[in-house]
Amino acid sequence: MSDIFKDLANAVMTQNVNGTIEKTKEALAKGTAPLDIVQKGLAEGMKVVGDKFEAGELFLPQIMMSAKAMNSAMEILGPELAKSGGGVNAGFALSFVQEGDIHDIGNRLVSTMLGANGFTVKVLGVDVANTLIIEEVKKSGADKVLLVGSALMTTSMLGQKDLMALIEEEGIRSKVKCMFGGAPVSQAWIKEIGADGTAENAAAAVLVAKKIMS
Ligand code: HCB
Repeated sequence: MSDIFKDLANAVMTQNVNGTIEKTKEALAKGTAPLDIVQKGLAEGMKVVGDKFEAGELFLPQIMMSAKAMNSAMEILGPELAKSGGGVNAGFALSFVQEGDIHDIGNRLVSTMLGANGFTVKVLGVDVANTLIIEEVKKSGADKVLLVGSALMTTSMLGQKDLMALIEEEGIRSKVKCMFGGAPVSQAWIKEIGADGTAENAAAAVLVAKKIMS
């Protein structure tokens, strides 16, 4: 990992909110690609934080500060990531974090990247009920809607299965393409619930989204 990416990851890992902002600005000034800043730097730091939390070496207040550091950097990077948009119309997407789940860092990142790649993205936020998602699909009036759902917990991930069942029940399966993600979501899970795709990160999500919407 190059020094700037190490510094970015370290700033997130040490809950250094101001340091993360400074390092992000420094990386941009050096001409580092905004997506690399996220994926090779900040997100790597967040991964270590998650592992340490799991091992009992870090506690919730520390994770919250790391998340604050990452989100502060995302405030700066969002407009930069959005710049590559360039007039293409790739379709309409509804983005949300599953009911019971407030982990939104990854979902925000995926939403920004889709917006930067020609999708019109309506962000429904966190802790979103499946009934609201169905309402929004119907309200959109779009011929085809891309659902971009995130779940970071094994419990909230089950809501994705319920959502697929509800979509069938409502008779709107032919109208929606379903791309789900988040750390516990696997290809096997996508197959099991009959969704259309998943992606490990935001850049891959753009490719999957374009493929399933074409
Ligand atoms: Co949180 N938390 N947390 N947490 N948290 C996790 C998710 C655990 C895995 C940590 C652990 O135990 N190892 C765990 C869940 C365990 C499980 O169910 N298996 C957990 C837990 C248990 C909890 C609480 C219950 C803790 C408590 O209160 N006791 C609580 C839950 C609150 C709730 O949701 N109701 C909680 C709270 C928090 C915060 C608030 C402190 C904070 C969230 C802040 C926020 O998001 N605004 C937090 C965080 C930050 C994490 C970890 C450390 C990092 C998550 C993250 O932001 N990753 C996480 C550990 C981990 O994931 N390993 C831990 C970075 C982003 C960039 O990655 O995976 O979200 P991502 O997104 C990627 C990728 O998945 C993909 O692209 C993204 C960008 O590259 N992607 C998609 C995402 N969505 C997609 C959708 C698509 O369609 C396609 C691709």
